[in-house]
Amino acid sequence: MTIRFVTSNEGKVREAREYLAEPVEQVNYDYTEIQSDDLGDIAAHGAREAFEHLGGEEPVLVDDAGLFCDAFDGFPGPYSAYVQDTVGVQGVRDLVATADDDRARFRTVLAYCDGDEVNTFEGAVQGRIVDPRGDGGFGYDPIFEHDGQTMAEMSTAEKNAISHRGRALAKFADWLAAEPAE
Ligand code: ITT
Ligand code: NA
Repeated sequence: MTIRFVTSNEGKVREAREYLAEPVEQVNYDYTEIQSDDLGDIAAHGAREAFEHLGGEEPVLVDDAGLFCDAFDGFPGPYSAYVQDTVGVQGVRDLVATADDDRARFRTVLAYCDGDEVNTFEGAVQGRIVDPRGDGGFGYDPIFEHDGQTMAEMSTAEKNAISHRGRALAKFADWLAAEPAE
């Protein structure tokens, strides 16, 4: 069964392809990201909308992620894409450098809609915001350090082994494997 991953982000698709046994097809459909501070709500709503928009026959997967900085009470959180486009990755680094707490957490929620229901799978990873290093990955990866390495210094497989998305993909893969085949 092909997984239809509804996202504009090729980095997310690369990580899902590396992780999952099933083929992953990228679908570019700009679903509504509802105004909420809960990534799970945003992802679940998006998955349902995308499922219906794409004909309501084949299951879809969406992924809503965010960077949560401790010094700023979880900023930029659900607004991480907007903040990357406006303040920028270096700008977030500079902002955190003005505080004395560099701790952050990356979270993602995968939402899988197969018509009857939406199932969500969450993953998180703890790290520190540092000066940018590395040229792998995407988004905030160069400034997010975990265990001495930024996520941009890791291969896709290394990143999946520790990342928010890797952990969510692991839960999703377990759930898929346990589903009765159609
Ligand atoms: P879609 O909504 O189309 O899937 P997006 O890039 O807009 O793609 P999000 O809203 O989930 O995705 O992403 C929030 C922000 O966090 C955005 O700026 C991403 O670049 C960034 N991001 C997401 N996952 C990341 C990861 O694993 N490493 C670094 N940055 C990430
Ligand atoms: Na988005």
